[in-house]
Amino acid sequence: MRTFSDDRQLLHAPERELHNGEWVPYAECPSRMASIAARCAAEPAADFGLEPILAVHDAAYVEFLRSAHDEWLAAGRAGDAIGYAFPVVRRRALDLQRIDAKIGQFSFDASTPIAQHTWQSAYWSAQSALSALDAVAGGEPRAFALCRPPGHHAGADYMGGYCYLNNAAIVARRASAMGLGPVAILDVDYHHGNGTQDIFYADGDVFFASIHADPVTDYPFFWGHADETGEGEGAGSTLNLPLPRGTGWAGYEPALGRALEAIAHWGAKFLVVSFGADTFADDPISHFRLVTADYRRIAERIAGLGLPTVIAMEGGYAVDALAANVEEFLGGFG
Ligand code: Q9C
Ligand code: ZN
Repeated sequence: MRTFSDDRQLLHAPERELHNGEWVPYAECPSRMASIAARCAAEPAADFGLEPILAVHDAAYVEFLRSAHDEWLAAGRAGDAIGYAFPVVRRRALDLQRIDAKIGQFSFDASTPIAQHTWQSAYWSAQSALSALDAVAGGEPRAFALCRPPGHHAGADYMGGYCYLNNAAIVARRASAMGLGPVAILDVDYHHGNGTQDIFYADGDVFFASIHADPVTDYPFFWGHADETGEGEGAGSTLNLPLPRGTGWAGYEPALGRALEAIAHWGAKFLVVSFGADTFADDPISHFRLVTADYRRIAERIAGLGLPTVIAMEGGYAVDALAANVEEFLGGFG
């Protein structure tokens, strides 16, 4: 399958993250992408500029991502920029300038540091996704965007969960604007794609279906519950299928069937897949029990929809098995 990436995506390298009360090495590390790139001949991403990014993300948020690390250094800080105060009560458009206030305003967690090259990597991750869309719009049945950093936790004006720009949403919005829709997004990362859901929650043009660990027990906790189904014009165009920790293929397969049936029934003509390999049994931060061979099964089912498809890489932190799991998944599309 044609695959797109850019080496500048490797530059983003936060040192550490806060995990269950301890500082640990950052799980979303450059070697994740490097290990996959070593096994597939990726084509360099083309540059589609800021416009398709700004069709999803607020200009003020994008400006923040570009300048945050410089402002952090200018404030006399060292290392990665990280927030500690979040305006969850009556969040409003205050024009605050202190870097710590800005980080809080534009994020929903403290697991998403901004390092020196974060903007560059996030920008090229989005361009890789747009390059995959360009290939599919040009007649390729499907294409893989080797995105890193991932995107599905990022909303229109916030980062979180290792995500800064929502690559899948950027593709979905543009595919829709190009008239390739109706567009559906299928999110099969271990974690709920709360950013993607939020971006399209009131948008009846894009269907969002997600299979993920029950947010009662797992990050991002506050979104991804089965009763979240969309609102306004988007009422009924969000489908959440939370599954318990310990889920293996036997529990996963029926949920996948339900998601695919809903996407077909909705009348999708174009598919974006947010693919996370953190559903793998040996993933260090997750608790499903899929095995490498299951990724081929998942892909075969998805391919059965017969839709033009862009696949965007999301999570997957068992670095030693990651390339094999991705290869198995892509192989299932035939
Ligand atoms: N103790 C993706 O897979 N973990 N993001 C926060 C938990 C965040 C995962 C710390 C996990 C985010 C794209
Ligand atoms: Zn994940």
